[in-house]
Amino acid sequence: MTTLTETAEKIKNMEIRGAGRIARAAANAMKEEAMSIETADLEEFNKRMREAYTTLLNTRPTAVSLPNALKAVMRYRADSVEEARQAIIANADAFIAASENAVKRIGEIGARRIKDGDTILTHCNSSAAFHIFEAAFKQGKDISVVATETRPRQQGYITVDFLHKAGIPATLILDSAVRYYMKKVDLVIVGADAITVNGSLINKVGTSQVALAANEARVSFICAAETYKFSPMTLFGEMVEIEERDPSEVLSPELQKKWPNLKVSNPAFDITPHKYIDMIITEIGAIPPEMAYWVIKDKLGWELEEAAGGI
Ligand code: RI2
Repeated sequence: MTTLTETAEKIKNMEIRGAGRIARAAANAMKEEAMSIETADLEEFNKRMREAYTTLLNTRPTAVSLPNALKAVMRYRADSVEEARQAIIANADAFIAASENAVKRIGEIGARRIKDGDTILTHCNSSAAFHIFEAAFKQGKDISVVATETRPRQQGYITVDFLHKAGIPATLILDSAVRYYMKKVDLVIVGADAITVNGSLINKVGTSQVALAANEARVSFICAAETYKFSPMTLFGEMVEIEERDPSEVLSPELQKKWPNLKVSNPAFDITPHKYIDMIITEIGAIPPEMAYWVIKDKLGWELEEAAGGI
């Protein structure tokens, strides 16, 4: 198996998961693919790279970080295979470095929003959100984190494992205990798979219920999102596709057989309207969701030119 097919498989089965990690793994797989193609024919090289792009793009549909990373890697003009190869390697390395820096910067900026003694609720497992907890904790703030289990894939276990290793006090709760628990919480911080042009958040299913409960309890709801999670295509009216995953993640095949007429639905993400979001922490600053358009226009301007050109 090549790195490309292996990475694509791992993204599909969620061995590699989390919007930022998926993007970095895809960029790295593109780089390795470019390094391994043996041809002197530029057209053939470009064709093979476009195939690699499509294979990775089709792994999971929701996290916008994936197409944004792939497009960043594929932005090159070259007169020879060697030039193209070097450009792809440089683009992939630059994307991965920028992504890692972005997550670090989000940690620093986000930590300022956390006060000594705060209890923070999070949903699923977000590396960007975790960097905020870690930075605040390292500043000596006495914090604790409430992590939801996150059915059906239990990413909450990954979160509590991160927290345990960092020495940050944590409490694991059922997804259905969010509203009950909200009165003990000072703020909510979650990650993002995509931010639309109107500032709405696409994140792990259940996030919008967490936001509703936070809104009702007057608890701040903060999202941690690198700028490459903002979706330029939503400016052109495109919707972010919500991934529907296999029913067997929710109900065992045996029980599905027992109730053959039962439909099991397993959407992996949901949409939190911008009015429930107090702030989005990005690597370029803490912004209101209403500024999403400006992030897309200023940070991802190249995307807009390509989209307007109809790629
Ligand atoms: P970071 C995850 O999706 C979660 O929805 C999480 O909030 C989001 O990616 C962002 O994660 P999944 O891959 O990039 O578990 O902040 O379906 O790590």
